Amino acid sequence: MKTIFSGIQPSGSLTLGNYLGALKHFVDLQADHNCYFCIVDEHAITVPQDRLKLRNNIRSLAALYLAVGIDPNQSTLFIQSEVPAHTQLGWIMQTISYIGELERMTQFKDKSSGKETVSSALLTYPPLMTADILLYNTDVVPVGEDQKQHLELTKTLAQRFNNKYNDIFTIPEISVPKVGARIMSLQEPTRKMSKSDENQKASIFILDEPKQIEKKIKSAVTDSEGIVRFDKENKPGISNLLTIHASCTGESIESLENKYEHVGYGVFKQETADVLIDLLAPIQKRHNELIQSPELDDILDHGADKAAVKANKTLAKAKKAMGLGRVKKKK
Ligand code: ATP
Ligand code: LTN
Repeated sequence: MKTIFSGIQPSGSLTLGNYLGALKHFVDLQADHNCYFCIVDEHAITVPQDRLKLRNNIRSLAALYLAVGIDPNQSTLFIQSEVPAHTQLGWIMQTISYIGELERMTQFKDKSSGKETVSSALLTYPPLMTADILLYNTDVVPVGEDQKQHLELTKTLAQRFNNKYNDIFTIPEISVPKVGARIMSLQEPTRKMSKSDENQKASIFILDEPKQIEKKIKSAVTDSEGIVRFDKENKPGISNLLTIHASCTGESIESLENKYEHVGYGVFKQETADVLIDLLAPIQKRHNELIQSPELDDILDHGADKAAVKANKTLAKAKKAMGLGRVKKKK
């Protein structure tokens, strides 16, 4: 059975992009894969976080993983900072990363641009992500399209370590969904929808109320042509809504184009909002039941214990391969 690893940052309330690009596929994969799903809180602190908000976001994200259908009996769900091997291997991965290649990462460039101060951890974020993945001998990493560059670097670093020291790491493959890999902002449909976008109208949050969803979809930026047609270049707004509608219902873009060809944007937007509300309502209900429950803590405790066993074994191999620590003398 192949091993899957993926992580989501508790850096805010989760968006529809996180769901359609990542979470939804985790659920499909868990039945026939050995899955590790992580709340990567140590990644979230690469930009400033308010401690109480971070706490809430961590718990809410754990509840959401379960609410969308991650089954703790099938998958290992845990918090990154509760398994110290991540930062330990992260440090090791930094020693084989070059500053130049880290500076070329678009996520680093985006998140550091215009900032007066930038933490060094924002630059060394990819070696930590590499460690997350390599600790579990991961075969496949399901993520949205924005993570392709990080995954390429992960493969490079794994290969580099194997060549330099010892062949201990599995080289992982990326898996990006065919539809929904890049959900765009509702207000600026040429930018990706992101949970840390300052404009609240730009993103649908998984926990948004029905009224908010309707309002946001209705005020989504489109064009003046008035024809529901997929054309990413010239009609990025409508194409994004078509992608959202298709990923939520499983219908093809072509069949949606036919269905809404003659009805104009108003009806199309209303039905897209209805589809979203129906999809999210049961997830929200389950999330709200789980968030205060001690059951959630049991699942996370168990997940961290299970993850640590595997992670510590890989970490020990990496340390040994590099000559860290010592070999004890026989008494
Ligand atoms: P932040 O805004 O804090 O950088 P984010 O919203 O980009 O966060 P992450 O936690 O970095 O979200 O990503 C979690 C997963 O969701 C990743 O697999 C990522 O590729 C995916 N993802 C994020 N945004 C989108 C999007 N707009 N469309 C599709 N997938 C997405
Ligand atoms: N970098 C990712 C989050 C992330 C991740 C990972 C994803 C951290 N570690 C390991 C997959 C595998 C992001 O910003 N979306």
